[in-house]
Amino acid sequence: MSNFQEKAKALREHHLDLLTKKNHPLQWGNGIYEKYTNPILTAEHTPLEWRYDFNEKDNPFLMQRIMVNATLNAGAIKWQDKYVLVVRVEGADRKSFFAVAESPNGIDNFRFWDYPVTMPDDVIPATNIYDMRLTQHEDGWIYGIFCAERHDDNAPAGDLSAATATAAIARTKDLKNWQRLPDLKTRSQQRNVVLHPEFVNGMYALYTRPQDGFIDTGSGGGIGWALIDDITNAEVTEETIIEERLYHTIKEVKNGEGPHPIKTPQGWLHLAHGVRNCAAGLRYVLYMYMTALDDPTRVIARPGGYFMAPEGEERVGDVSNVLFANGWIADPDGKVFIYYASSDTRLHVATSTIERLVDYCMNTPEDGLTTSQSVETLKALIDKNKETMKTL
Ligand code: BGC
Ligand code: BMA
Repeated sequence: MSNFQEKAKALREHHLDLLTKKNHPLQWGNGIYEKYTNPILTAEHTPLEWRYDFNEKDNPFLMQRIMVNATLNAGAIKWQDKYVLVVRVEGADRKSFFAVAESPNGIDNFRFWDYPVTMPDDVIPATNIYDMRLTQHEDGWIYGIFCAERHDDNAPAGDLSAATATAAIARTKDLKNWQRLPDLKTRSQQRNVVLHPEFVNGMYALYTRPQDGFIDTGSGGGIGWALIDDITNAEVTEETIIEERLYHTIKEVKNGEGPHPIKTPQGWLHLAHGVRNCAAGLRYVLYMYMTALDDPTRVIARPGGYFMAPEGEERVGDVSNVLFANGWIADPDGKVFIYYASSDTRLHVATSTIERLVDYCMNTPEDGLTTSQSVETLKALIDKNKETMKTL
């Protein structure tokens, strides 16, 4: 075996070790969910064939010809008994694209399919696309709604950061061949648009997130709701805010729907992200809320504070201090797999159950919005525990 062949073999063995590494739940969490010892997907998990040219003549130094920067913000779906993610993969060139990865158990052994997704770009070509929300809709299609970013040509000359965010819509039956539909028409910019899985009054329903600018939500913001009669020519005519952002909370600056909500006997379970600003920049955390089964726009549970925040190495990455989730899977037995990315760099899983998440939503005290109220809430629990102790 030549030196090149030996190096290639060692590389493949190392890669296989990484892909087949067992994941274990971490002990001593908060009882609400379990986080795991290893991230499930990192740039290093992407296929070697995407990064190396294995032809010795063309690549005698066995160098990476294309570098991958990060794997993050994945949409998720249970598909043919596999836990399938549509991952946002970002190259060293800062362009992101979608790639499908699947696992037999949802917590480790994720493998990317051979090729990334070729997303038709026949509408208005985008510079970058990211953060797909997957919805298996009752109309029979699997929809992917994602953000399409384009340079804002109305910006003053020389402003190369001004951009526009638009909700792009595509659908598929097999996660391989995607049909692109026209982008969502709306008065404002939109990121974090999510399709509700069921028809509501015979119409498609979208969670939206209107914003005045590309970064600033401005006077707008909050998680909105809009009914659409024709998904092949989707237009928001009326939008109501169902989940507001609020002063001095974890969602002061922005919030947005994560994946589409999970239906439970007690109501729709929602996972969202909340953002506040601080000297270190924007801090993104995950939070939950529930809405009524008979009226998905009516919030029935608002557990206070964050549900999940970056911890340990999760805090550090390309965009530090960020957790973001746009995918989760609920199994028929009630187990829930939450796929979240840390600091725009790597993907993780956390597991829980529908029962525990509903309990969390219904029984976590609401944010009282003032420091005095937080102390009263705390004292009430201490009092209750004192009473409980007496009965033991
Ligand atoms: C990035 C996104 C980010 C957005 C707003 C985009 O250019 O790709 O990750 O959410 O800007 O900051
Ligand atoms: C947002 C999202 C994500 C990203 C986050 C933090 O606006 O849409 O793509 O994870 O910013 O950079």
